[in-house]
Amino acid sequence: MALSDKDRIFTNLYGMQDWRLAAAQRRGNWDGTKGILEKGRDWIIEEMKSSGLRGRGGAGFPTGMKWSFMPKQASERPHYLVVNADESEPGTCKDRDIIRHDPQTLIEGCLIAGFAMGAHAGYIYIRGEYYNESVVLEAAIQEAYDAGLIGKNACGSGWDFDLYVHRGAGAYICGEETALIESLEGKKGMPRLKPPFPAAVGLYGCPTTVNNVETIAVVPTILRRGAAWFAGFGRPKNSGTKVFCIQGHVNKPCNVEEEMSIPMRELIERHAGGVRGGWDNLLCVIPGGSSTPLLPKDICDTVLMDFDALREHKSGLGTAGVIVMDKSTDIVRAIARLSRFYKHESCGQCTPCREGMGWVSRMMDRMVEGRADVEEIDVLEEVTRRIEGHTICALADGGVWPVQGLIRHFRPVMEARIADYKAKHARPSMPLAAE
Ligand code: L3W
Repeated sequence: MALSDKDRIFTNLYGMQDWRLAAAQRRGNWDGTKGILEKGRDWIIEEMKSSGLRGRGGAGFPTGMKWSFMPKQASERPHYLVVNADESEPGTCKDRDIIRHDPQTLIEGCLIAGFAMGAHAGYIYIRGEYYNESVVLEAAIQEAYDAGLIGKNACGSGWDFDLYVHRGAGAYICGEETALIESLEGKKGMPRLKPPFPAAVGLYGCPTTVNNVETIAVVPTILRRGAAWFAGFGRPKNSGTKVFCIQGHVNKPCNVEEEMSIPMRELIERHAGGVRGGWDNLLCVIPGGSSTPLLPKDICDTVLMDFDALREHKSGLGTAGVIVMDKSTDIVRAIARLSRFYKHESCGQCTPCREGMGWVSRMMDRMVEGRADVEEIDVLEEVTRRIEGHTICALADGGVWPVQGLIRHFRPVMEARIADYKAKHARPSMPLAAE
């Protein structure tokens, strides 16, 4: 069953209505926020845990648990909330629509989350390319300040909370939470080793929680409508509603908020007008942004769109950037293009990523031509295994998983291409001199 309009958290995802504060309040934003804060930190965190909300930025880490890692005791070190609005994962464009069309959902969420983790300041790190969105966000924040919703004695709650917008400068790696923190501090965006996790040592060495835009923006509605309401959607451990970004070879690309665990086929057919040329013309789908391995049609026929169902098929929900590819796709070339992206975006700090992604990218370029030996497919696979799990952050993992997915599901296509190249470039046999 599809999510009904009354259960949608993002009531202005398509920008059909005004994004400004007065209109947002008419849609229900900032309703009873003071009352929510009065219930206290522990109640908010427990409610978030009961809701089952898992991070919407890629990793799917339980949000309530993450907030509970922030120190409880007051100390001299300030606490910080950081919102990851870097949204650089290819295939992902949901946070952009939340920010430009429904910014008060995020701002209200920041106040509540900041309060729950003892933070008087929040930083929203927005990708530099989202210039227009940052203008809307700044204006929406100013409106919230002017209305007394944030700032000193936010919402009359007695809690002071300031919110700052920081624009990135076009580096994918700055979507990784510790690289983002480094960048916020004015340094080059290079990931830090974890542990210590940001909750212990984050921004300026202080306890920090980094959450994705969508994760924070759904918080007020969850607390208004109740954890049980949110947990009622999807499956256990995969609950709630989710904004999916559906693109590629579909008839009507779109962002849509749907129930978690909706079957992939239903999601694509109901909301994106189906696959170009019909479902049978489907080749494969990258389900959760470019870092998640592709799934061939036979799996797409039945798979559910949630963390655990996609994990069972060695892929993931990631950012829910659903990239649909029909049979016209040159799948080896498509994945080679992704390899080039990750090679380009490597920060260069870890040798397996800096050198390995270049190696993978060059091998993939040869696979596109078929200029390789069949045994090199195994070498390529082996190289990806040497990279995976051997770096400070997950960029390299996300860079090699698409290649592993290609080999897992499309090895015959790679082999055929190599055979084809060999047939075309076979040396003509030399006539013997005596003949
Ligand atoms: C305290 C512990 N905190 C974990 C926290 C940690 C982080 C969160 C998840 O990668 C994924 C990656 C990409 N004490 C903790 C703890 N935490 N254990 O929980 O941590 P982790 O390490 O599982 O993931 P991560 O490093 O945050 C994120 C995938 O997302 N991805 C990437 C998307 C890219 C974007 C973008 O557009 N910029 O979103 C897509 O699939 O591959 O697996 O906060 O601190 N014991």
